[in-house]
Amino acid sequence: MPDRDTLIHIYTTMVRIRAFEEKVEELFLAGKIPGFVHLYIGEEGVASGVCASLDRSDYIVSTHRGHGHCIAKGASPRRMMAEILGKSTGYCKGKGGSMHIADFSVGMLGANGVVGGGFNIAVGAALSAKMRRSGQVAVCFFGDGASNRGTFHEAMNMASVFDLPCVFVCEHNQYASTTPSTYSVSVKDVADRAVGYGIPGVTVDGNDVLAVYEAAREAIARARQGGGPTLLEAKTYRIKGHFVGDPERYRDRSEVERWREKCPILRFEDRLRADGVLGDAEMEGIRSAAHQEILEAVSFAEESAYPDPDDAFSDLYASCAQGEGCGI
Ligand SMILES: Cc1ncc(C[n+]2csc(CCOP(=O)(O)OP(=O)(O)O)c2C)c(N)n1
Ligand SMILES: [Mg+2]
Repeated sequence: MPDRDTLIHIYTTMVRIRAFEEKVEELFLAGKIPGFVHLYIGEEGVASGVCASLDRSDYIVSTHRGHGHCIAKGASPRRMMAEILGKSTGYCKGKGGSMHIADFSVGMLGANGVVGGGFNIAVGAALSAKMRRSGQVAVCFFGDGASNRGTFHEAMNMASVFDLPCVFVCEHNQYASTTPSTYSVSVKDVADRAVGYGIPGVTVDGNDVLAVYEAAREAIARARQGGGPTLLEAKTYRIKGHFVGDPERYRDRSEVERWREKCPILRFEDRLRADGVLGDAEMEGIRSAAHQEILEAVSFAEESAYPDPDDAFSDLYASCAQGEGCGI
């Protein structure tokens, strides 16, 4: 059981992610966001539970559904919101949008519009940490759909063969776009695939944030101590459509409602209340501080300028001489 400060930190992170995502949905529906956004609502327990055991210098690699990972790793909601709204104060100066947010200063190596595009980045980061004996760990978040890509299998093999400090976290939210995992994934539990690579595979209830926390803590500690990689699978569900605007013809509303009752935030609130960690007034205080923070992030973003068209072709290539500009 984590200490009180950690419990409150985890709860606050989940609530901040939810507040951020609800605001992004509202802004998208109001026509203020160009491109696509994929919301993390319902999956907050995974990023919050995993990142609670990471240090600032540890690495994470994210996905197209990456806002929750960013916030949990310590990125700034203001700069994220500015990026999503296409403003010059955003993480990529407004040129990347939702699927291209990165913050090397907190070890967040990037969201990725390419499904399965993060595996080899995470393995590279873990290899670098091992070669430098830095004690850092790399966590790779990915979906059930991404676990069918070749990059997943290559990465698992290489991480195992080189005993890399890498934790692969599968967010098994039951769908890859419109395709249910029962149709497209060869196993019921993605964690079973760890057997093929000789590494531990663990499945947890991803909507039970403490179960995620405990399993991740163990995997991260093993990686940090030189014990090699782990495949951790969190069973969860995306409450919203694949992207904002998804007509969701592939699933019944009753299924969504069943999962809504398993909301990871409501479940954690019950637990915190029952264990006497936080009362209703304290939880309300944390929720309203989160909403306030997100409102301020929106004001910051809305008041920021759009990028200058003359800068369209700047920052396209990193300067990588001896690692400079790579953040590694
Ligand atoms: C290589 C590649 N193939 C297809 C797509 C289109 N696409 C975007 S998200 C997605 C589904 C991904 O499912 P999953 O990995 O389970 O993540 P989830 O969206 O459920 O979080 C697909 C097929 C893509 N972006 N990249
Ligand atoms: Mg999925």
